[in-house]
Amino acid sequence: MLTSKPLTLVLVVQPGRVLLGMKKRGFGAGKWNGFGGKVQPGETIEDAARRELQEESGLTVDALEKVGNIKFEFVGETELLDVHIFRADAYNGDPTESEEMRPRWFQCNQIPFSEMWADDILWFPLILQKKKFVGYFKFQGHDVILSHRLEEVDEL
Ligand code: 8DG
Repeated sequence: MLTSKPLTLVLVVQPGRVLLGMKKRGFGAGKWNGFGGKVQPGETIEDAARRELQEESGLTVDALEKVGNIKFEFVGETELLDVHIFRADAYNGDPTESEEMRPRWFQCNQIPFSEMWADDILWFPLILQKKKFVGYFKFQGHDVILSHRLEEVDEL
């Protein structure tokens, strides 16, 4: 049977650019990504998203918009990753390097997809167009997508 682990992911978007962080250690190390991580016991998913953003980038946000939910299956593993994706259009503070992430702004037409998770190129454009989506990706290892579904939705 498959169990599922809730995770968060926050994309901070400004006109024409998006903040990503180079993951320095752990799961997804060496890839550019938004900021996020595991939901702790007793925490709401949105609280976890705010905490991880602050811990990893130094930023706080007033409003977070739910924009996506993707479930990831890794062949041979019994735990699905249930990633809740948020967008923030305003933030407080300055992006600051943490033990986990090295932040950097990217122009929206220069997002480094070749150094990101393989699925990201399929849904990142939806976020930038302010669309909402749900998806399911089945991975073999960390680089190969065996199958996937991705659909736009009106609400999450
Ligand atoms: P730790 O400090 O407790 O060790 O880890 P954490 O920071 O709490 O959690 P993590 O294991 O680093 O969380 C994984 C992050 O990666 C989380 O933000 C969700 C995100 N993520 C996936 N898969 C994918 C993916 O395919 N694409 C993108 N863009 N992000 C993903 O887990």
